[in-house]
Amino acid sequence: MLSVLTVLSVQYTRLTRNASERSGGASDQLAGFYAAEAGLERVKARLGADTGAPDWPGEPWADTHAMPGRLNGWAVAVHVTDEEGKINLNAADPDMLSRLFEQFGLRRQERDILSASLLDWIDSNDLHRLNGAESDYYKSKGLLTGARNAPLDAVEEILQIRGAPADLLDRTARHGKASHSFAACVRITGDTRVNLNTAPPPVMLALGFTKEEVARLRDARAKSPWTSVSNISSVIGDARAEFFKSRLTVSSSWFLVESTASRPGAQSVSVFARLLRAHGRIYTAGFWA
Ligand SMILES: [Ca+2]
Ligand SMILES: [Ca+2]
Repeated sequence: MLSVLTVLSVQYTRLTRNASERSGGASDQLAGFYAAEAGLERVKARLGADTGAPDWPGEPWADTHAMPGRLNGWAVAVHVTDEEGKINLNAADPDMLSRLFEQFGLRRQERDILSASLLDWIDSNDLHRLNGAESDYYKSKGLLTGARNAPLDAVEEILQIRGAPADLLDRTARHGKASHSFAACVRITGDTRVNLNTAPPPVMLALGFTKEEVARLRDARAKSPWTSVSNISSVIGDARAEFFKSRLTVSSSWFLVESTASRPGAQSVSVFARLLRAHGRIYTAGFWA
């Protein structure tokens, strides 16, 4: 709890300093900050009112077009993403990671290095995997910090790991007309399971579905959301459904929210929060501006 409070206080301090450095003045930026925060509260209320499974893009909490707001002259826009529609970097297995990285342009050898190095980064020991990297590798490169030996604290942390291309988070994978960034396909919270109602195609392919299965599953969910994981047997057959059952869910507990306040003539202010819904309540597990 103490560490969370410390982070919050550091972030507030940074916001205040940035605000006073800009021409608009601190009080003006603070008003924008409060407006953005009000947008965040609105999302929390919607998520709190949702009764749970299934969680899918047609629900009120996901309909950000229905949530624009205005506060003291600031226009507020919010964007909510279901974290559980993404691959958990802290819980994915090597095959999942390799299939994910492949879609963002990493060649075989590059995928092997990054997958093994990510697993080495997370595991508590200093034993190298084949193609992996532990603290001695990073020290040999002149870096002051070694492998974390604990779960990632932020998605961006992957850029510090051996084999990660500097532009990885911004790289995109195309599926039909839509393109998805790497950053939009990964998370650090929750367990291994992915919400089948919100997962984009690169995530579904990383889980191990074939392209044809992805197309069929998406066609089906476009008509109505999946209300139970076992129902996918009607689309991909019993054996495949059984294989994927433990990797999937139809509801979510973790959500990422971006709320931006803007006003003509003023610098816009964005706040971000990672929310956890548990036992009918909404908790703010992370907050930054
Ligand atoms: Ca729901
Ligand atoms: Ca390690």
